[in-house]
Amino acid sequence: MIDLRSDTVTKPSPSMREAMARAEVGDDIYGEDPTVNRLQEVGAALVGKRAALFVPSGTLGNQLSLRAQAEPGREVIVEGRCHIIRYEQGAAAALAGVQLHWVTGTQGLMTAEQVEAAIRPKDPYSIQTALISIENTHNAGGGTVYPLSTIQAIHAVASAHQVPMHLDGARLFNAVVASGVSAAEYARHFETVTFCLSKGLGAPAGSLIATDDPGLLERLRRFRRMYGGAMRQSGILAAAGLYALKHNIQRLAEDHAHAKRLATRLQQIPGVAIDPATVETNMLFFEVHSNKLSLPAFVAALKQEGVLINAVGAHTCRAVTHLDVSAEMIEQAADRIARVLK
Ligand code: TLP
Repeated sequence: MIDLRSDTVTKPSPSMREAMARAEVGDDIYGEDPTVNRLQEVGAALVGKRAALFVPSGTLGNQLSLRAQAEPGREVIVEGRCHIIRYEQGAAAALAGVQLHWVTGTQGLMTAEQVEAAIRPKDPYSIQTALISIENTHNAGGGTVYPLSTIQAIHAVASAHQVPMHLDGARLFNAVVASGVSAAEYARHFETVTFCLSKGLGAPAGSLIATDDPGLLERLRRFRRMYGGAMRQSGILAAAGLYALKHNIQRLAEDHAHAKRLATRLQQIPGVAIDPATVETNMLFFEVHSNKLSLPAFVAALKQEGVLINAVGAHTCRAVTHLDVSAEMIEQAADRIARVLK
């Protein structure tokens, strides 16, 4: 089976499992898990922040960042197709009690002008803007990478209005490898930065929230407990994260090359529409137009052929490359897609 549904489907390698089995552990709620502590130090240093907090998922990382920085009844500026809006079960409203102010970006990317226009005036009637959240890479935008200059311009606007910024960097290292901009250079524009260990980096679970502010870190830690995300001997998971940070960042370039190659192959298949130039990292969105197969029938037929992809719209599919997909599997996936559409 060639599983292109997401980079979340990777399984820990034997050497990652070995690192997990050897992990020294303790009770992390007492701050006594040496492996969690080490992961938090290494992760914070990697993004140039003073401290980081280990959380079970990217969703929790985003939600704690919102909860800790935006009081209920305040507004958070987000791009209209971001993960926080689409895929977090309304947690921003249900748990943080904040209102999301959507800005329609281009391939998921907002401009500084759009963000500035969305910041509410400080008058007695208007809801108050508490936070700006940016997703890099932008998942539904196509795995797109924010140009550093755009982030700098948004940051200038945010600073002028004294609004903090959060980075949903679930795939921050895909952006780093694709752009050559360091994680710290991206991260220094944000009060909170989340990044996932369990996507392209190949760990079975876990994300980090990094920040420079000790007061904010304490709030994040309290809300992590409130939200049920504080764990005990989680060093077993942290060991997988440490392994992932050490071994699996630079190799993301392979996933990006595989995604480009798949896009080039798909472009040649009648019935498939994709522009390989839009593929910047490890995600491809392509349209399928067939007068014989509906999209669900296409996805089901492809499964029969041993390829898994996700349908994400009336005609649109998403394929994601990752460390369990080889160059050979990319060619096989393209062959099988062509066969099904024939
Ligand atoms: N994305 C998953 C699904 O939830 C859609 C995927 O398969 O792409 N931020 C971004 C940008 C994400 O893409 C995801 C996961 C998350 C946050 C949440 O991470 P988890 O799944 O660990 O809660």
